[in-house]
Amino acid sequence: MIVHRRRLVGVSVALVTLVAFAYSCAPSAPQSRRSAQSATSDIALAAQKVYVAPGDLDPYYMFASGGHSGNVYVYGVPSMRHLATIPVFTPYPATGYGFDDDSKKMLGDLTWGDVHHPALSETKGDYDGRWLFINEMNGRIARIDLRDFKTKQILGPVPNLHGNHASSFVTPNTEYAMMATRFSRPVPNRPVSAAKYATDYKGIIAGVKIDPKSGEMSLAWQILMPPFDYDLGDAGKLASDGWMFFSSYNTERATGKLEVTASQRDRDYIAAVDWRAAEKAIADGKGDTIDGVKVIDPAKVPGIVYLLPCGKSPHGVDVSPDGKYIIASGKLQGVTTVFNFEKIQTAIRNRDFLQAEDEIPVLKYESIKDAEVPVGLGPLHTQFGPDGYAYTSLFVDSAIAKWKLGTWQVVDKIPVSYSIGHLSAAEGDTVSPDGNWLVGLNKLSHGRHLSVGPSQPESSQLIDITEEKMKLLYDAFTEPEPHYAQIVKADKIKPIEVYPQAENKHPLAVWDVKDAGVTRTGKKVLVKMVAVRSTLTPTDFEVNEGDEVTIALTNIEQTTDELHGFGLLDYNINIVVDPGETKTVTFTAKKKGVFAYYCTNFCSALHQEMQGYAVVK
Ligand code: K7E
Ligand code: CUA
Repeated sequence: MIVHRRRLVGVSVALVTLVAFAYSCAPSAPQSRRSAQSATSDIALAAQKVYVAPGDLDPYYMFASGGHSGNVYVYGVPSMRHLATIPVFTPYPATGYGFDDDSKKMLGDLTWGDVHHPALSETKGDYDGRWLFINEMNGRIARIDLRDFKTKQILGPVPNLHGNHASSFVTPNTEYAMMATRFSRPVPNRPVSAAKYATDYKGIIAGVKIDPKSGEMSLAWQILMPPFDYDLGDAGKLASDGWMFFSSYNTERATGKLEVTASQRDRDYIAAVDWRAAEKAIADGKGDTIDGVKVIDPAKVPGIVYLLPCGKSPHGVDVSPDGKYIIASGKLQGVTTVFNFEKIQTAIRNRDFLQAEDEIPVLKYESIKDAEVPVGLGPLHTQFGPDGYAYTSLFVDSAIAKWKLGTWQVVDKIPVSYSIGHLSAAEGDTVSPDGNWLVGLNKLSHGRHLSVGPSQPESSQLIDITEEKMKLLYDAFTEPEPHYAQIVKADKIKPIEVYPQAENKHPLAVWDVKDAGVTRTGKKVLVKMVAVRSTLTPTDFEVNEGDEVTIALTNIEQTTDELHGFGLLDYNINIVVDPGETKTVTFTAKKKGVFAYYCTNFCSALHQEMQGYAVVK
């Protein structure tokens, strides 16, 4: 079948070429020649726009969620070339992540994570290029340092909160990253029958404090919420700075087949959280300690959370660059709702409440909405340009709608292939978006690439948004599962290329091959090893069966791109050291015999000679 189809395609391409050639040679067909020419020049123009010549650099980085791969993928935009994979919640042999002692300890018992929303650190609402935060479903959040593109901290799994999907959105000065429960459960966690879901299960919204100097994360507070599914979030900025918005579904508090049971009500909610008020309540000692965490119960501490009625089963919630509008809608609706922050504040002041959910006031939809924009079916997420334009992804329509803030007019629509989830615009979550590029992160790709069997890649489509009409320029492909991505100006990121020797404070580092060697303390053996072109020193060592062996490997190179690896065969040991880096790996010598170790990174003409033997007696 496939061969047949491919042959057909081949024939039709040949035909088109022939026909085009015939027309270009025939002076009697000016009309067709013009359209053939303009089609060719359109393609040439598109190619030119995305073409980054060999050796040239992209003007933007894109940091994309790798979903349940547990990784973050780094792309250049507009070339859409994959530049790096940053392992976060999953071992990654290519960089030795999850094999050395420190990263293994950071991962703990979980060697899998489902990442969703990368969040670049911000200063005054603009990306500052320091850190990238990323959430994952097992109640964790990680910090990647953009100085070396490495995962430096994993916080969690945090208590009380479960299924951390609505995360890791940062506030405009990176005061906080956020976390929230998708799967409500008893707080504190204990075995309670699902039949008691509506009354005994709870949701949690959590503030993760970020140290402004080091980026170190710590769990600051939690808010006890009704048992809804908290889904996405976005931080207020400028006009709405100090607030955080979370979408939620299953406000029916149902269990069972949620596609039915959680679709009964016409409206679900956006939870609006005054995080400065939460911070103050904790400082005033108003939280209860549950499982070691300070938890605020809004029933006892009013003025912290309000609920905004929204179209049923909303997904994304997005704040406009000026902070004045909050955009969210039901994911089966044909419109998206624009809430007005000023109206929300007025309604709160006037206590213009409809009802309450567990004593959390519910505002009136009509009092706080500015518009319902007819974007099309299945609105999920909205991104922004520099000129008041908004771009909303439409899952059901498989399209992107462009519309104007203030006039609420839909001005353009472009089909995407297929079933778009998130979308990402250049500097799109900042107070000053760039425009230029928009990437549609689609859930399906069928038929748009060479077949690779049933497990197909997902398509990421690059769209030019410099002109009034959006233009699809390029298809790129990613591994499952693309959720969110952020695109940042390349010149904001200033990575190092070697770890300077002066900065290496590792207690087991050795910088001279003379200091390399083996020391024994009882049954513990320490091998201080030096890696430099093209020898791993010592070139052999002996231990006894049952010894606990620690290899401390220092790469003493100070030259860009001179990485060395250490692979010990049959022992499942594989670490990689960047120039100037020291790593340790500890294992028990369980198997007797001779085992080779060697450099895994091709580093020099004599890379193949970079090898040695561990003798286990
Ligand atoms: Cu895939 Cu943000 Cu997890 Cu939307 S999420 S599509
Ligand atoms: Cu060192 Cu190859």
